[in-house]
Amino acid sequence: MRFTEGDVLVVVDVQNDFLPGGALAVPDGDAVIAPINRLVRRAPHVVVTQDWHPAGHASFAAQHPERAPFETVPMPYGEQVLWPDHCVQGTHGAELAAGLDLDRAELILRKGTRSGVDSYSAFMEADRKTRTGLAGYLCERGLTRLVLTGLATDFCILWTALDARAEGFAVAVVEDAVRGIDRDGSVSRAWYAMCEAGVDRIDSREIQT
Ligand code: VGL
Ligand code: ZN
Repeated sequence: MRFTEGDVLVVVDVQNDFLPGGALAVPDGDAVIAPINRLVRRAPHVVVTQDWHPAGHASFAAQHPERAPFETVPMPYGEQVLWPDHCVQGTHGAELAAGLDLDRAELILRKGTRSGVDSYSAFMEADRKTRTGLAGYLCERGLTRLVLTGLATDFCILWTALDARAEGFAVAVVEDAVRGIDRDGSVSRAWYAMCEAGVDRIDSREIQT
């Protein structure tokens, strides 16, 4: 595979809270940084997403006194997994990883900014109505294929990949540049669902310049 002009490298949620030692650490999460930096240097376009919650966000278990992190609660828009407080706006945990080389990033898209609604997908919030504007941005710029990297395979990568496919974009997920949270087999289910949706699963070494 080669990068072509219509491709955009999307770097999803590589933030301190998702790295080892962070509030919602993804196992081996920091392993994505080196392959992402190699791809950033070669990609024609780079877009970054940042999970960016107000304090007291509805997805935080601490807001639900009867529940513990990783349990689910019904919300008006459907089942919500509850998380430890993470990626709170303006905190160190919400900052993009210092080791990421993001000088070439053209857009940093923040999501999950409304206190009552989560947003794993970079395209659409969990109410499945509120759009982030990313599809419009990509369309206006003539970008037709997303090369997805970052965290976490079974949540934000999964939902972003499926929504991108539903919007008609081509999607490749770079296996060595993503890591998952993996609750009850959720990573293998995510790969299955993405595969069914026509998402390509590639290795960063397959991408030539
Ligand atoms: C994410 C859980 C909660 C992610 C964000 O980036 O995959 N997961 N917020
Ligand atoms: Zn979040």
